[in-house]
Amino acid sequence: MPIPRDAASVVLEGFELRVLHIPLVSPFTTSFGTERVREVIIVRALTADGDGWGEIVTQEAPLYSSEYTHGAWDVALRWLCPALLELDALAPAQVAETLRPFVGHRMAKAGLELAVLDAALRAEDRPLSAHLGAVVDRVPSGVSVGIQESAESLVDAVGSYLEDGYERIKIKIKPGRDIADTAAVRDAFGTIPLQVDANSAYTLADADTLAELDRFDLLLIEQPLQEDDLVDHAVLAERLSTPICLDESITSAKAAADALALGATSVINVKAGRVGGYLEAVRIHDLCRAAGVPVWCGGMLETGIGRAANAALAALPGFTLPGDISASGRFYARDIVTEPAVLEDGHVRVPTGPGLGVEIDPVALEEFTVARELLHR
Ligand code: OSB
Ligand code: MG
Repeated sequence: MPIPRDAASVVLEGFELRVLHIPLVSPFTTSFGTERVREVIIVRALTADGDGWGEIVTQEAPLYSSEYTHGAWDVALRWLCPALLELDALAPAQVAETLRPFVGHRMAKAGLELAVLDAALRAEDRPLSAHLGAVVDRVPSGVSVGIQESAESLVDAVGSYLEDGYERIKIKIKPGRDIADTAAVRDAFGTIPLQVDANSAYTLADADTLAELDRFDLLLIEQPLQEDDLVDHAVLAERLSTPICLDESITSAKAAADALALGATSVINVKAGRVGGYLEAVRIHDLCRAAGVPVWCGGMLETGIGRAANAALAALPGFTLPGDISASGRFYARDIVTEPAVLEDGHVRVPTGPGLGVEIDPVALEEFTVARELLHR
């Protein structure tokens, strides 16, 4: 049965971009840094048939990848939005095509595409989940746990997420905070579904240390080496029994195909922002599913906008591992949607309303806004 993935065109009238600063409930530490406030860009596409919402998932500093909020802000206002606003009518699938001449800036492109997609689907009264090809109405929820002050505090943090009902735990690791932290969590909680994420913190010279992780029977190790290290990942994969799952390296469907062909990865973390949009994310899902490669939905501390879209994506049949799609409350005391995602029996519901299926809370949106620009045709 072919899945319809086309949506009708919209007549774009403008874009409103906002930078938001949303406090996190607790600091989030990875191998590349600590975040206390989520700085993110929210996009509103203004169309003749109504608004659509998107989220540009860059962070304040270019540490996870080369993109960062003020770079995305600049490229979106200076180049990407004007290119889209030049067209008289625009189908969501044309967004990536129109923006292709501009090299990189995938998170910025993804946020704009999502806003157009949301506007088009709301106008057609169709949910994003159905549009992408979702087959379930709720998805298992995993949680990404940052590096804590000590192994003891990590065990406490993991314990409270398990009490909440999370179905899979991911802990962040870095050199010096890897084997002992992982051992502490395994010792405390036994055979829970557990994986680790290094965010590119190692080199091939650390292969012996990384091989020590094999004894913990992890679901996978996420992005041990640098974004560009596809060949080194393939070499490392030969050394480890733990499956390697690439995150940062997978910047497109082509990159995914190349990494699989090289044997650099055996599982893929799909993040729409990192690959330039939800439509490219679906293409990665499709190629992995055809190749029998498991995928799961990664996260970028999304607000209720991106979180709704991630739940829709993760409802596709190839998403056979729990994603980093936690309840909104894992990161935020207050979200910018009226019904933030909650955990129900270890799952998050896939919204069923038109488009993203969530409504913006205008008061919260305004409260967190620190910059705003409006571009009109
Ligand atoms: O590597 O998966 C990552 C957050 C920011 C940048 C990179 C990553 C992460 C996470 C959090 O692990 C995932 C989430 O949104 O829950
Ligand atoms: Mg990761």
